[in-house]
Amino acid sequence: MSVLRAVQADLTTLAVDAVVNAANETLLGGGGVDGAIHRAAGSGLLAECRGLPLVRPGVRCPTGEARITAGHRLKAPWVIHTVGPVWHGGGNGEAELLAGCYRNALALAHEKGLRSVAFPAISCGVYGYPVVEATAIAVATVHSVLARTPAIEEIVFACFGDAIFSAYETELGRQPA
Ligand code: AR6
Repeated sequence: MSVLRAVQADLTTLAVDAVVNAANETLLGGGGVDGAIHRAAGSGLLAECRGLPLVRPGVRCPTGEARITAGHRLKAPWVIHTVGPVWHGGGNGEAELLAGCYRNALALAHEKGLRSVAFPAISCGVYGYPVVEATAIAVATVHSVLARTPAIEEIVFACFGDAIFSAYETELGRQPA
């Protein structure tokens, strides 16, 4: 049975099989958790990201999709990069795109045979997704994928800040264990 838990932690310090990056479509780094991952992983990560194919000019990973690279100098051997939606009020498919991030990231983890994955609160920083809504999507989507993917044993939601941590605690308490 898979375990889901929320922790207050810097994602880049976690010893899991993969950390998920809340990236942008270029996959060439940015601020927030993306910047922290690139700083901790070192320049080899940027070089590997640059080598991923462009699907259209400037876009290596369309919103809602995911790509996987090595973790380079991180403790985690893998980084799964996904691109959350920018919040535009909720009427632009944001919920489905955000659910796609969790589904596609876990599909890559499954393909690689990974057992533990840590997620940040995708889209809840610069991209402005309301935390309570985003947390509900994250937890429900992960639960539904794991019900079909029991080989993934542990999911960690790495939270920056009390508001996000308590939103996850509430949501995890609401879901069946
Ligand atoms: N560990 C865990 N969570 C973190 C960390 C960390 N080290 N650093 C930040 N957070 P954001 P987004 C939290 O803005 O909204 C980048 O520039 C943060 O407090 O990183 O998906 C990309 O290149 C927030 O709760 O991601 C994109 O352009 C959550 O991680 C854009 O930002 C996500 O915040 C993506 O925006």
